[in-house]
Amino acid sequence: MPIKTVGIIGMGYVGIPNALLFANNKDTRFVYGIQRESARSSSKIDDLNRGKIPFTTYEDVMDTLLQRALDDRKFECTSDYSVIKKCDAVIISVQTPFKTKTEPDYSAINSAIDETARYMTYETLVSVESTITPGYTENYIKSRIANISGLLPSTEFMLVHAPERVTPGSMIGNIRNIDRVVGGIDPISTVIGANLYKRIVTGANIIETDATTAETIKTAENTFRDVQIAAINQLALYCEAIGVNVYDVRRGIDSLEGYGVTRSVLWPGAGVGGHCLTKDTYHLERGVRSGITGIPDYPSHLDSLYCVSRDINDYMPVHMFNLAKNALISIDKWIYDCNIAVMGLSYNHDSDDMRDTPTEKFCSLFGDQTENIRIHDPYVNRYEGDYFISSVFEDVLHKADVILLFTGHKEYYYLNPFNMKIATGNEHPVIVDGRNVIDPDKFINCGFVYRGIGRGDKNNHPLIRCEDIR
Ligand code: SAJ
Repeated sequence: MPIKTVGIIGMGYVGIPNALLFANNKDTRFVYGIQRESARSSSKIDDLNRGKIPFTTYEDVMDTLLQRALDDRKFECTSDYSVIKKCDAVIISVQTPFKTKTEPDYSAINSAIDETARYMTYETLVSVESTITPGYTENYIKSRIANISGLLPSTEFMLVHAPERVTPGSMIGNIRNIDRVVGGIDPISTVIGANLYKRIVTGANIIETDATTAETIKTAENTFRDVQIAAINQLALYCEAIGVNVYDVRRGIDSLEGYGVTRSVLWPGAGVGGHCLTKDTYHLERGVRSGITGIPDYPSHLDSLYCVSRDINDYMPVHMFNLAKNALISIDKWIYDCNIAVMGLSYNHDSDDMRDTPTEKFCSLFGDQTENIRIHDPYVNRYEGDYFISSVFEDVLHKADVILLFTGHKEYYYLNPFNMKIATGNEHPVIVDGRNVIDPDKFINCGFVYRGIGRGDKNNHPLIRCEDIR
């Protein structure tokens, strides 16, 4: 049956760009954006129906696509799940966070599955875009839908896993131009799902496979990135101990190019945040550790490389703390008595996305001592957390004993050491560079105590007294 009306559950970073692209596709008659009522997200419904994207988007095209969909009467956002009765396809794009390293919170996705099954009709295609444990579609979602809807899988409803690959800041471009994996519970589901996604994946390929392979691809692609980052973070810690510059070492390793030889060395930093890399490893692990699929033949005395990588990356905010603490001790200061200035709240450069940010992991090390911490971020406009935040340097640097660079915002590449020192009112402020954004010598020569991740070549520099500064 041709897919004319599409329902998309979850009006977030993934669901909204999806809905706008389908609504602006000529083969789609109508799109329902379905959003559950809640204190945090009900405003999205009114925003979207009034033509407002409910989050900061760096893509003007999003506003254009929404306005055109509304003008053409091809989109409506609602909290009424019964509109699913009118849908030929239902796409589920809700969050699947982890409560602990081993325990996911599938309440949102399970609720979306149940509501879909409750209202869906004969020959509906269901597509799950949320990141889930390998084996979940085949071993849970398929039977759950069959039991609630009374429809037979593969003959009376189709089911695919089509994992999202959306990066905040380039959502529409990502959906259109990154290859899309579509994995069905059977070949017919896969083909129908692939044909649906060809409407919006206009600049890339559809990779057709089965549901469990699709789940494994998604969780593994982010797990591998996390391992790559952990590898360079561990090397940075080693370089500090050895007394060399990790960026020199990285450049040397990267020179081993050509003849099919690659190392693809990433970048060390103050930690790994975001909603993808911080949890997808645990989805993959759960798939093989919880019995949902088979148990791997793996060295019983070894922890998973993937989980160890997660632990290394989660250690980096602690390392930032240790660098600051030891630098302060070198000038007879105790970190818990000091004023802390943190540069960067969002988890990624030039973005306002704060999900799972390493900065908050760092701040939590001070316990409930929040009054001595001030955060600067030029991109974050709405923050409901416990810490003082401002986009004005002087507000944050005033009387600061230590400054920590957590996010590589482009504004931080041009910091003036002299002005910063004046703003702190301190003779020898400490500065800890977590993203390699400043020139150590400029700050050292201005009387700063410098520390940098991976900068074993600079981290034990002599203190330049003010009288020595020409
Ligand atoms: N990070 C490093 N070193 C690096 C790269 C990143 O410390 O070399 C840190 C970042 O500072 C950030 C975190 O890791 O805190 C995640 O950064 P990210 O560049 O991986 O950005 P994400 O989390 O938005 O990842 C997304 C993922 N996309 C999807 O899941 C759809 C990921 O698969 C992409 O590879 C990544 O974007 C990308 O390459 O932009």
